[in-house]
Amino acid sequence: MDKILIIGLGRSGLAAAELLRNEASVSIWDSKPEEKLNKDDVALLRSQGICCYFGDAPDAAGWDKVVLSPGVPVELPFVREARLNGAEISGELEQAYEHCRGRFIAITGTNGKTTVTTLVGEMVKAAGLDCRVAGNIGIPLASLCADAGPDTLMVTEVSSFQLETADRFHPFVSAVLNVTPDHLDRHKTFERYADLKASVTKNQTKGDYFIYNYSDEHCQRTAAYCKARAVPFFADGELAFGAFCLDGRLFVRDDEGCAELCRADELQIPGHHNLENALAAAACAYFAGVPADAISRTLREFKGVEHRIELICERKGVRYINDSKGTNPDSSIKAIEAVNTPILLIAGGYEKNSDFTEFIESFNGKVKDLLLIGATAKRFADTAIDCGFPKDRIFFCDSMKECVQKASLLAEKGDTVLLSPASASWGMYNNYEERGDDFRRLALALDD
Ligand code: UMA
Repeated sequence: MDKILIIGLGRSGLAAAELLRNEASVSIWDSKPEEKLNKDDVALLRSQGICCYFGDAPDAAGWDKVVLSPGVPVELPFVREARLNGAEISGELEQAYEHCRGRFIAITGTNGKTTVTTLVGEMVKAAGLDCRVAGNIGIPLASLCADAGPDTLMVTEVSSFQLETADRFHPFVSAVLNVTPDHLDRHKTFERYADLKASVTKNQTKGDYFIYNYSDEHCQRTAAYCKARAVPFFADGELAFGAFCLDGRLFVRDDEGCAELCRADELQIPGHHNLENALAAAACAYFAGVPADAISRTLREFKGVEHRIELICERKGVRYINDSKGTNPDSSIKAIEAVNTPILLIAGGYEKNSDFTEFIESFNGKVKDLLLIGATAKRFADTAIDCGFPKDRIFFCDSMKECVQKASLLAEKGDTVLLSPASASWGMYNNYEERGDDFRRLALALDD
């Protein structure tokens, strides 16, 4: 029996352990001390005979395979040492892929992944086809791959973290939505990050499809050399092939002809970026075999995803919008663009070494107050002041509670309190969902 070590006892690690435990001798290591991890998870793993290591690394010798959770970098010294000792290094996504009989639609890009993945899943379901929606979206692929049949469409959101260990992953439809700087703390350079995004198509061949953003130069470059049929999407004019918007109407065109899908003003998700998301999803679904009528219906009915420019409530004439998924500057720029009132912005969080200048410049006079939290707060404030943002409209807060309460006192009727941190949640929360839920709870608790 192979000896497998899984690193990370989070969602992915647990799912990978469940997937692999019957075919290998599985151990799991998490760098956190045991008391910081979920007791029930640990008890379950132990009851299944899985050996658990916490805190310090175990011996790097003697493993046949090491399976990384997405949050674990391949450069970790332990991982390097295990490789030198002969272990195969893999990831949860790759392991799940290899255990799955379904056909993969893989969606990556800096922003819009979750919206597009959700939309594609809805389109596939609307066509009555069997599908699973999984991956970086929050449901580990390993937890959904076992019972998929050869006709099951695995609609998978894929992150750069997961692509680092996806050597054999071969989707028949892949998509790169856009590429702007993110996760530079982990990948070090933008080039490395952009290469990882492009690698989603590396195993594709003739007969596969690569969906890409026609207005993004990084995507264009990948489209020029990929082996799959490159399918562009474009929100600002006609294309001879692909999905596009012309005169306020969305179309998809292949070698056979052109289908009109819906009007742009029928989409319920706001902003130009969501028009791009709608087109990207339409292209993924159409070239995966979903009929145009199922795509049209879904585009008209889809109301968006949680934590992405999500209207929570109105209190005393002030709207509270949760964009906790704004985990990088580019994503938060989209949120600022989509709000058409004066904004009280809650921002800041985990330090990923992102440059905030462009984000602050995108305020365009709309942001009247900045409420800052987390590790990036000070750097955020310094950049804002350098960009001419008034110092007396910047407030440092210790918690989300303080942010929401302070914003509610400063806001006037007609304003919007927007949580769009341009930073990851880590350090204060386990994930962006927890951060968004906290904001939602605090906003709903305000007096009307
Ligand atoms: N850990 C170690 N050693 C390390 C790093 C982490 O032991 O060097 C441990 C931590 O102590 C923790 C566990 O690993 O206990 C967490 O593993 P993880 O960070 O991989 O988190 P999971 O719960 O498995 O969630 C992961 C993705 N997390 C990350 O990529 C950071 C989730 O994406 C994904 O939804 C989930 O798998 C299911 O596939 C979240 C995310 O923030 C949403 N993704 C980034 C993004 O979208 O920007 C990439």
